[in-house]
Amino acid sequence: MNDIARRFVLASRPVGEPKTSDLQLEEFAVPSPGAGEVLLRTLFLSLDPYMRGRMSDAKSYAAPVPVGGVMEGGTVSEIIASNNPKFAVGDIVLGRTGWQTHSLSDGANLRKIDPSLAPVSTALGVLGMPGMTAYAGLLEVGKPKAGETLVVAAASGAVGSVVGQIAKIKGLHVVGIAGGQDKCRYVKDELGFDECIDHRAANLPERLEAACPKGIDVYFENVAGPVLDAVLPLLNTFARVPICGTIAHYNDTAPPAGPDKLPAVWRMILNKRLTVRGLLVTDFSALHDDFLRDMSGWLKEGRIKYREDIVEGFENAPRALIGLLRGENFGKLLIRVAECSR
Ligand code: NAP
Ligand code: FER
Repeated sequence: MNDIARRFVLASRPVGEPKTSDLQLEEFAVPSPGAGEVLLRTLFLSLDPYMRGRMSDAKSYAAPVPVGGVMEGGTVSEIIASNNPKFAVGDIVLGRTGWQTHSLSDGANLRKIDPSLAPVSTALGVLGMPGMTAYAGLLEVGKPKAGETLVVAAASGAVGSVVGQIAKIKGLHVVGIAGGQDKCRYVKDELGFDECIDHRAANLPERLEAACPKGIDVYFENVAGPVLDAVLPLLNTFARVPICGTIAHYNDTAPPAGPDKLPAVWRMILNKRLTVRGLLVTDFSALHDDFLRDMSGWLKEGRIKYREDIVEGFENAPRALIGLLRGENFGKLLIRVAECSR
């Protein structure tokens, strides 16, 4: 066993787009598990948009990573030493052990994964936090009904791809928005959305209107920015708007230029009797068993497809996170930190 471990700590809080120098690679000795502890070797590190928020000390729903602290992150790991009777060497576990190649745990926040059910990486994607966000946000907040129209952006991504496919299962007319023709082709041809619109091409409002001839009943908000501007005039009376994320703004350093749109949007919420509700995946833990049952079934039946964008090498995590915020990922973004030893 190599006894040198590596971790990324937050070196400085980014201003605007993060720089690779905002994250510093450190080496440390692989630790030894104490009484009741296990030693974990990270196989996959999940990279997610919320990480940009944790790098900032702006007020939010979660505390920031302290400068000098190990970056937060969800992981799939292999147990390589165990002093805990609940875990054996070779077990594969889901945890939140952060951006490091090795870590210790008392086991309290680990969940065993059965590698015979699905590739273990899916515990960070379609069967994990992003899939759960899509499932709960769509069904509990979006309240989709057959025949209605749903719009979701970042449609080829971890959350958006699942939102649109569940909406298709529920009988909706589903319009995706994605960056570039390759992603749009995948969303329509592979995922089975009715339409997909490239938000990087010209005339987004006109093309979105043409794709939504009966208006929009559910807008699952992942991005905000110009996509939101195109969606708002198309919302129907009693439309639902689950607000899941606003990634177009995560690197902003100042409010957008131009007139304050808030009074008109506020009035539109009244006029159209919209339901606009923010959601955090953690609000819905009571649905987790339902999610795993439904999603595993849909995967097995081929009704839900997923795509992973796996970047090789722990040292490439900062560059990959910067790319995620630019739309350079194509599917659920993961870092392969190590191969499973078995
Ligand atoms: P993802 O979609 O796999 O990747 C992010 C995608 O966002 C990029 O590939 C890009 O896709 C799109 N994007 C980036 N900048 C954009 C811009 N300026 N305008 C439009 N699209 C842009 O990521 P994910 O993990 O599924 O996350 C999607 C959203 O869900 C994020 O807003 C995230 O914060 C949110 N989220 C929220 C919760 C919660 O509990 N509230 C949980 C998980 C995720 P294109 O190339 O297609 O534009
Ligand atoms: C969580 C709540 C929300 C979490 C992630 C999110 C990893 C994501 C939020 C976002 O993308 O804005 O507990 O855990």
